[in-house]
Amino acid sequence: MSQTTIESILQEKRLFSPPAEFSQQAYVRSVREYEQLYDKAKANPERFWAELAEQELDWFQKWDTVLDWQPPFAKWFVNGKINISFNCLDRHLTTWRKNKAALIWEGEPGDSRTLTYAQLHREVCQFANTMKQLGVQKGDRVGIYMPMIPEAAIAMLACARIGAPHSVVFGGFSAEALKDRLVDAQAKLVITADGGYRKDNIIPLKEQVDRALADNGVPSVQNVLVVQRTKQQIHMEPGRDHWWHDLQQGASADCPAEPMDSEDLLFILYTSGSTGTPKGVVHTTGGYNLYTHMTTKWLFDLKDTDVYWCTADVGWITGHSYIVYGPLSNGATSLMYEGVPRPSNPGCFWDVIEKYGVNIFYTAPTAIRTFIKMGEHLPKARDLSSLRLLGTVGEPINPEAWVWYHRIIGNERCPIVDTWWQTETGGHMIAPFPGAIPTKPGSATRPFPGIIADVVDLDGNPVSGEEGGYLVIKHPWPGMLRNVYGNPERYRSTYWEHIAPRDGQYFYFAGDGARKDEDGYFWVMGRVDDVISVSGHRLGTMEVESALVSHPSVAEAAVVGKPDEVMGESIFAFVTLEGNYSPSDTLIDELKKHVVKEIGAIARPGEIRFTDALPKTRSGKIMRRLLRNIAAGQEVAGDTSTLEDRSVLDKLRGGA
Ligand code: 7RM
Repeated sequence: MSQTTIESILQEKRLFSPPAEFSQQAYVRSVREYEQLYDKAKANPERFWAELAEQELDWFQKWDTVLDWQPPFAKWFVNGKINISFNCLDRHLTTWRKNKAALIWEGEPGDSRTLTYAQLHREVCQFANTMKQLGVQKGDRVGIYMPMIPEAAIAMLACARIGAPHSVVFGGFSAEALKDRLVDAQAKLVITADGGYRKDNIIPLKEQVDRALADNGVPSVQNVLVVQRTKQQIHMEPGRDHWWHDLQQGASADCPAEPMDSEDLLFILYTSGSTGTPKGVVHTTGGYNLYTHMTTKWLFDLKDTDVYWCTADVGWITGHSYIVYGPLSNGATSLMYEGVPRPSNPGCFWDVIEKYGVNIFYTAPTAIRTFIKMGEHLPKARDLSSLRLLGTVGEPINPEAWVWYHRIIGNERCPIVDTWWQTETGGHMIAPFPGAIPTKPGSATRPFPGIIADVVDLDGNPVSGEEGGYLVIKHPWPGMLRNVYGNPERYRSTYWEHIAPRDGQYFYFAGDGARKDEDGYFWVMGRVDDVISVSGHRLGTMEVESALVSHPSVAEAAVVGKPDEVMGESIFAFVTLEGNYSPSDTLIDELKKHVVKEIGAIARPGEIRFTDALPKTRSGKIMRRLLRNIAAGQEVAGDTSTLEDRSVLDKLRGGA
């Protein structure tokens, strides 16, 4: 975040109380009611979660222990048997919801489709049988690389139904990135589409899958299932590739949900960290089901009559938890939209809200900032009066964007639910109960019941005051990640050792800096590690550096985030070249393309600057802090005494 954003957040003092009409009908109606819930959960977290698990979910067999905590490894609802696909589908069929819309889908070229709970159930069962016919068994991992079409949700639910963990890879990732993830997960099957519509282009998904699998690149993959979406010409490898519609047609719709152990792997989702390779974040079944169910219900105050829309892509955790599992477990109507706002259709979000009468809308600050730029005449030309709650996620929201969202989109009538959470946390951790907690623009406010959050120093001591500290969680929660796939050591060192455990107290380290104000409100300030956020998408600086260095011309690369008004941060790369290459605009273009090929379009550097040398400490560590200053066009701040060669700095600045 830029300095000015941080300053404007620090100075933000406004308080917005929940509208009385909203509070009156909400699940939790006042600060007092929230505090009662919070205190109850804190006094006996296991009883709190067990009561909810019993009330809110269907179990094939009850657990015998609520929490088995052998730090840093947690098991929730031990020996319980459950299936999240059953909770999202089957159990609604015996109620009036059977013919309620489960998924409303709006396609990018203007096509649309609605699936009732009964119809979605049928499709999921058929597809589950299709996968079984291809030899997919309980425990086998399945890669999903899809556009935002109903089949993506169907595939996820079908995997969950037969106990085959899914690993969804965002369709914007390149063949290389896809390959790495499929290899790590040892996927047996890949589900994809011929192509996907994205910002007036078609992305060649199947072609990327072919590239990822070429030369036996992912030996574990036996079959590829292809949805026909764009109808472009693609290669179908005989014996390996099958059309979704061919197999779906003949498949039986009878497929009982497999009773899964609470702690059976539900999915792996890769996310970036400080080091080079993405981590496979592991989520299991029972606790994740409960946690996404409760946070969806209470924080979005979700009612049976609501049309609920989360604009995320299913390739991210927000799509998993808040398009598919949380809403459907609650029997909600979840809207899925294939498009993204773009200059050729700048009002598309407002059209969708008007068309379907959306009541709850959940999006990201980067999208809100884009809309601000596009102008308020666009939302003002649409009827947005159906909206009753607005959510935000992905990065700190600057108060200006918050106030615009509140005023222009919410007409000052809708509570704003700023949700702080992560891929690793499974669901919302800090966010206002919309009928209870007065909001402050830029603050995610107070933790969910059962979440013991704090801001501490490196010794684990709570810190107060404006300088803040590290955001930590001090007690396990049902939605937490259970492991890093295939790498328990990395799980331990990444999340549980930054702040050393003491006297049996473990600290989950979120990687975010934060401060807590006098009202106990949390203000998340952004990452404290080498993770940058481009339009709310997490990228490791090391990942981008490795991609650059894999190009023959690059000797060394250092990547930092540069503050950007719309994207939050953009990628700024400093590059030193191998002796026989010289700087040129052509080379800059080539390097940008190379990064896109290695990782995907989200990682395309905004700027590349060639330099003779990078600023390093005497022990050879690149001083990114200085590069961040230079990228931002600021004075180089703070201590530079550890710099090995001070002239490097002058040269770099000279180029600024
Ligand atoms: C859900 C998601 C996680 C990182 C997290 C933060 C940042 C997310 C907020 C936020 C301030 C928020 N998962 N972040 N939400 N910062 N306020 N409401 O985004 O794994 O992709 O990213 O995103 O830095 O650590 S994620």
